[in-house]
Amino acid sequence: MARQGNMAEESCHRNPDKVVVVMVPFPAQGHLNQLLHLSRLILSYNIPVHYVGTATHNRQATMRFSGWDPKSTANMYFHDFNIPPFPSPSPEPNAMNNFPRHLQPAFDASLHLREPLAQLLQSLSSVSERVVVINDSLMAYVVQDVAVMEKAESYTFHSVSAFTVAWFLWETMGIPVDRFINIPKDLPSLEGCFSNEFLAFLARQYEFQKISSGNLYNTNRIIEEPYMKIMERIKGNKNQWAIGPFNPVAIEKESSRIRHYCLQWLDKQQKHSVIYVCFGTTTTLADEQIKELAVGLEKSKQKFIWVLRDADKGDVFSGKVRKAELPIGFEEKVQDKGLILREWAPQLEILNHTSTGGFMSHCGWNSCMESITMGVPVATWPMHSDQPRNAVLMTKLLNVGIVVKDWGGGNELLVSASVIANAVRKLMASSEGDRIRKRAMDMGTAVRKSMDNGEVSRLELESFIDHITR
Ligand SMILES: *[C@@H]1O[C@H](CO)[C@@H](O)[C@H](O)[C@H]1NC(C)=O
Ligand SMILES: CC(=O)N[C@H]1CO[C@H](CO)[C@@H](O)[C@@H]1O
Repeated sequence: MARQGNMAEESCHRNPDKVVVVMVPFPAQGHLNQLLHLSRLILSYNIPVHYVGTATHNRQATMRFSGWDPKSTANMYFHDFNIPPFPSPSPEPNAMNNFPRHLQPAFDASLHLREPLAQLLQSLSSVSERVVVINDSLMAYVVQDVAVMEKAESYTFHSVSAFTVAWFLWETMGIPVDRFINIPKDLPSLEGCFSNEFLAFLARQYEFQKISSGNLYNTNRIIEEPYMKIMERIKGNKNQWAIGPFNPVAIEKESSRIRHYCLQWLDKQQKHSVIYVCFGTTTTLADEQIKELAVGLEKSKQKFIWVLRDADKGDVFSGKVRKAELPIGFEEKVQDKGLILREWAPQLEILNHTSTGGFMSHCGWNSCMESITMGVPVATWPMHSDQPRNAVLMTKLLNVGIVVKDWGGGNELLVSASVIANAVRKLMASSEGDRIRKRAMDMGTAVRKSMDNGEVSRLELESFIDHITR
């Protein structure tokens, strides 16, 4: 940490810039990843970025990253803060609901980042004119000291869709939604989305939520204009920026990394013929469910890439991981049809490959944005948290997805092989699937274009940059 601290000072001596940005991500993959991507966008304006976290989470974020190399980028500084050790239990495949409760110790431990962060902000304040903190909405407690630092101001980053945030606020603030917009009648309830411990963790953040100077969303007006409008009305100010997608929309030069073998496999497949199946980093399926999924994919007779992994542990570098069992003989039987990956997969590149024609997803917001950007329609199977609502956005509102499983809220969790096979066929091999894919592709084109100079998302990013460098 001492070394990292010096780096911060050195950077400031080298860069007597007016403004530095400090990213405070929440320690779970989908959050770490988004703020790292946002760092790239901000660095492109020659503004130094300081990314803070525990050593293990910073390592996780950079190791799994693709698209650019944050470690060798000028002006990008990682701060590995020491916090007391925390337990890192394995996920429970047979838990009553799918919320990743085993991550709670890591979430709780992140509260210890408050002090080292406050020290960093002090030292940056002494050499910059303005310290801009971008804090994950779940890190309000950690960044509370911003309030007493004259040169610091903070912006809240929402790691979920504007639709989900707006909806959550409608519910908690009792604003009648339909005054603003038509929303589907049968919205899924929040029941079963979170664990009680996590709700308590959320509640601890509330009292520090008044300090923020504005809100940043990894979304895009092309897809979420109505919900951004609602956020502006609710918050009563203009400082609401939709500056996504954070993930790169194009890679400028080939990375030096070896191309993953699954991409070489995709090269040999037909256009739009492969469904990519992945439930993110916080889902652990029960053995029985894995079996149904395997049989369902086989029955669908479609090509697939299936990322079969357990949820991350709080510390992804600790200890053994369960190797989920597939039905005996399954891998041999489907070897011409599909690939099963048990390691980290290059998701953005898979989605960007022309052979990929669909994505069976838990609908984490990161995955939704990546899929939208790359023009790939989804088959939705939400597991917890904001995912059920993102699934509604994708299927009912944006019309770029079909349902595998609706949100039940309870624990009637088993989805049968035939339901899965039908959903896969509907998305990959039906005229309705083709229509949805066409819409997804058109939306992808528009969203990628929105990051070009003079286009809507780029302008909004510039407005944020102008604001913080004012
Ligand atoms: C996606 O593929 C296109 C065409 O191959 C390429 O130009 C672009 O850079 C890729 N984008 C990403 C994010 O990989
Ligand atoms: C100090 C600060 O700005 N904290 C913000 C972090 O995120 C929450 C979002 O829930 C904001 O409300 C806080 O104001």
